[in-house]
Amino acid sequence: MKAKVYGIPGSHPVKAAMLMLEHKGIEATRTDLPNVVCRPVLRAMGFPGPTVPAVKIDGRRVQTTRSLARVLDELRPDPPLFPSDPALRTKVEEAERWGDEVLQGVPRRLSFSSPMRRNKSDFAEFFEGPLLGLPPSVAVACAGPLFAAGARVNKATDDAVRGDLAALPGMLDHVDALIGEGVIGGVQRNAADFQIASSLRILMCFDDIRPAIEGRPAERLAREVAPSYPGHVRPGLPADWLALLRPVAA
Ligand SMILES: N[C@@H](CCC(=O)N[C@@H](CS)C(=O)NCC(=O)O)C(=O)O
Repeated sequence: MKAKVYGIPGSHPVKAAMLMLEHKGIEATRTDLPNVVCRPVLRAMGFPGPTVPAVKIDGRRVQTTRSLARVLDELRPDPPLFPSDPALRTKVEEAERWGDEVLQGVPRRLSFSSPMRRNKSDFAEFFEGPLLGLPPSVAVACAGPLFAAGARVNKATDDAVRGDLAALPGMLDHVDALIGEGVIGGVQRNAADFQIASSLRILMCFDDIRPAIEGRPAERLAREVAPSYPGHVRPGLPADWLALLRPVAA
């Protein structure tokens, strides 16, 4: 069985999809499209939704990381992405849902935030190869309107990103607690491991954010589940935004 994965450069849900396919031992090829432009292209290719990962596998078109995890378990049950114990499965599914609905948006909004758009050239490092035939540095240099459109469609306003920064320490505490409870970070990797670790791992590519994760169980999880992540974004957040990441000690 082989899979064709459509993505956008640097996308952490696409990273999660690639890691889940690797976990299943399914060979996958990846083709990246520009953000926003991917939407009509995916529609034209017969995918029902606008987002990546968009995966062609076994004659099916699958979108969203959560659907993909379930389709993969159906197509190739071993090794599983969900535990067979029903109580543990419920906890893994809840962690996976939180990872998708809450944590996943944080690096996405940060990437399109106004301070990070000033570091636009750094994003060339996230490319896995040419994009529509253009070398990464050229593609990024032309991508100003796509970054602006990405900010709009992802609602990456300054207020939203400041809210994310203020919430991030609590989210990292939640990840550490899930690891402590054995819901994620176990020997047998599950769908929530891939969902959560891919978001943490891209956050660690941002010089401004990495110190908040370093030294935590969350860092170990991210490095173990997603050992490599191309790309590195230099500091760019204003000091008063960064202060939100460091709650004042009681
Ligand atoms: N939560 C979904 C959606 C993922 C998602 O929103 N992906 C972003 C890239 S990180 C996307 O497709 N954006 C479309 C665009 O930028 O136009 C999943 O886990 O698959």
